Amino acid sequence: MSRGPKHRIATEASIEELGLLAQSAGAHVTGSMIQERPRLDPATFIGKGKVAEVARQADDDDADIVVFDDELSPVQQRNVEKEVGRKTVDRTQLILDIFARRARTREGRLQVELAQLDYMLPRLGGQGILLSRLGGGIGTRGPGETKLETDRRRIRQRIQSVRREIDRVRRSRHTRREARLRAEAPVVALVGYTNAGKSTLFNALTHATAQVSDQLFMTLDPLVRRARLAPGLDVLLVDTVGFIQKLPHSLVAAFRATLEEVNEADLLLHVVDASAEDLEEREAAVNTVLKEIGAAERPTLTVLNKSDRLAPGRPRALQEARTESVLISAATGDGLDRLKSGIAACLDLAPRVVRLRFRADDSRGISGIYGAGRVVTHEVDGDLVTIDVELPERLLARYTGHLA
Ligand SMILES: Nc1nc2c(ncn2[C@@H]2O[C@H](COP(=O)(O)OP(=O)(O)OP(=O)(O)O)[C@@H](O)[C@H]2O)c(=O)[nH]1
Ligand SMILES: [Mg+2]
Repeated sequence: MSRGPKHRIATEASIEELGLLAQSAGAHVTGSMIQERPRLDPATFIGKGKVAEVARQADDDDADIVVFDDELSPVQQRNVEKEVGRKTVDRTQLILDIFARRARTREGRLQVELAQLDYMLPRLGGQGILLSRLGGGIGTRGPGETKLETDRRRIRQRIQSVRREIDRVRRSRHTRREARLRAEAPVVALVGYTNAGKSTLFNALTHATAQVSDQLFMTLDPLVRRARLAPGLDVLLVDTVGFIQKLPHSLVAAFRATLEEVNEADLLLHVVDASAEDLEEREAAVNTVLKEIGAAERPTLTVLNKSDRLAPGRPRALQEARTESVLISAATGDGLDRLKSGIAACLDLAPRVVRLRFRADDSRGISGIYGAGRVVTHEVDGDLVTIDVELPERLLARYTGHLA
């Protein structure tokens, strides 16, 4: 749905994205339509005439499902479904459906369930549609109308118990190992629009094999790996769920816990697909979600990715317009060295050579220093060991007692 020509381009981009979402949910797209009208129709959203047109095209294309880019009210959804004679879902349901398919960890599944329950609760009176959890594909029907009140109560109870369960799972997730790792290295979180290339960059920097795909929302559960930016410069890199325009509010709320990883990060790498036509809108959408989860003030380095897909001349123009950003191609590896030093600079990791002294029998202290920095010289003199070491700035405080 579009209101006026200036919205038309944004609407077209949004519809194209909706098509990708539908594909990611396992559907095949047969056609699309845009409705332009000054105000939306309370009964059917797009107006009666347009609904008839949609019904005709759906017949011609032999389509099973009609997908709306905007969120329909329960009443609108019911009316359209009746007129068109097909399952009718909106963007939110599609996204919930993809998330339900992708969630792998217990925490992820619980979060998706919470979002689904939230979405379903006000829609129970209508032909409430619960997605994958109740089996089938997109738009599997939810509980019938007869047990309405009981159903509402049971859903509220379930919401409570899912919330408690998420809390419990979360507490146990913070294992001791993770806490120790965190103490040793700063945390860098990859954030960005879905499909921007976060997992590709994660793999390139950590030599890991996180799943990469041109499907939307490939990554759901956060992944953490150690990445060595330079000798002695280790960070913990976190790959996270992507964001999207019109991200359902219930999903943001449900994933708040996971996204706390983002809140606790020392640095955010905002990965942007520089080849996207609407990159500014996407950046803005990401910033909106970051604000919602309280991470807007985190130190952030913008990474312009997919430089290999840019037209000649565009890389230079981009870099000149955005001197603070780093232009890379996670796919070809181009610019990764600049990115690594950019990260180091942001984290104030610039190493400094210092001279430290240890007692010769302090093997823990000595091996610790080999892990923390790059040892330049190591001299033993009686029961004293003198070590010159290139040490990240932020670790200096830990060794003040050993400064020679
Ligand atoms: N040409 C090109 N393609 C890239 C680059 N980086 C990533 N891609 C492709 O972009 C698509 C998305 O990459 P992912 O790394 O899965 O993106 P993501 O941000 O993790 O996506 P979600 O997890 O779905 O949010 C894949 O098809 C990648 O192969 C790049 O630098 N150049
Ligand atoms: Mg990913």
